[in-house]
Amino acid sequence: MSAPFVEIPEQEFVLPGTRTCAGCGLALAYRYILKALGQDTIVTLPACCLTILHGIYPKTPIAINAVNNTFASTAASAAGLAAGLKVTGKDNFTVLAMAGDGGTFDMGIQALSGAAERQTNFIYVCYDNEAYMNTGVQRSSATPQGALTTTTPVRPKEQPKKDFLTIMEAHNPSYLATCCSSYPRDIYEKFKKAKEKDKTRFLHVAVPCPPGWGFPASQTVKVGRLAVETALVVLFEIDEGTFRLTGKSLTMARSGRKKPVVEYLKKQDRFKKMTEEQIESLQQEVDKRWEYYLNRANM
Ligand SMILES: Cc1ncc(C[n+]2csc(CCOP(=O)(O)OP(=O)(O)O)c2C)c(N)n1
Ligand code: SF4
Ligand SMILES: [Mg+2]
Repeated sequence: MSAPFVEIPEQEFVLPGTRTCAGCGLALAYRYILKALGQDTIVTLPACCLTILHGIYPKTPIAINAVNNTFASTAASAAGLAAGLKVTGKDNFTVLAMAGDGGTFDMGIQALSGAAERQTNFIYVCYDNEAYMNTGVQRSSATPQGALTTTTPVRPKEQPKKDFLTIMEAHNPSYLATCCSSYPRDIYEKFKKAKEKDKTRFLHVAVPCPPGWGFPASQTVKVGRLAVETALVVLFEIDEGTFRLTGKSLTMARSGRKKPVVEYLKKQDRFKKMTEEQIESLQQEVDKRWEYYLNRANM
């Protein structure tokens, strides 16, 4: 039986006139995240491309309340908002903490770990464009092995991407999910589900970035789809401890069809220095991880 069709509301909370680059995957994802969470949401965010999207005070294209915090304190700021809303009886509000990969994998991890361990009542989103983009594409611990950045300009990054999803799963969040900006319905449904829960919810959103990754702005959706179709990004959720593949990843698991990683890599300038051996080694890693997910999903 197919899943029931979910109507996505027409109301927009990301209004026209954002300052992101053309083809920004973050802007696309944020639009659907806010459609799912709705007006009664307070977002807290550190410096990152999301701040650029929010604009310069007092003008903003964002139609919800927002707090700007410092890099290491996104989850601490969200914990404070959650506590304040509780004592003032404003239980209808959702607290959204949202930071980039640099602000999460690197700088935000301590406050996030502490708050998640206390099962603080908020939704934390790491949108992942795989580098410090706002300051000019410096490598982060989320940058994949083999990628060129402005701090790995000659020899591509040597270390693999930090396995942040496993770190967050070890905190037993009430809900953990992965999304990609090329699949807005999957984003919408997962954030709707996250909104209905309490305690700490963690969502990782893969967002292609045309200038940082080196592809034309018209190709953002295509590049994001290739990330999923090659299983470099796997769409899943862990709902109160139960693992489930979702959307395109579930379809791939059922059909047994998965594209080679080179189809994704060759679309982006950042991977142009990868050797055939490095690509083969990445393919083996991805195959191994895909098998692991298939086993977890009993497929
Ligand atoms: C403590 C501190 N260090 C450095 C900066 C400069 N800075 C502002 S945005 C940014 C990049 C953030 O990267 P990420 O979190 O991945 O978000 P993205 O820009 O990629 O959206 C940096 C380094 C800062 N604002 N505060
Ligand atoms: S640098 Fe990348 S993530 Fe940042 S606004 Fe531009 S496209 Fe979006
Ligand atoms: Mg980033």
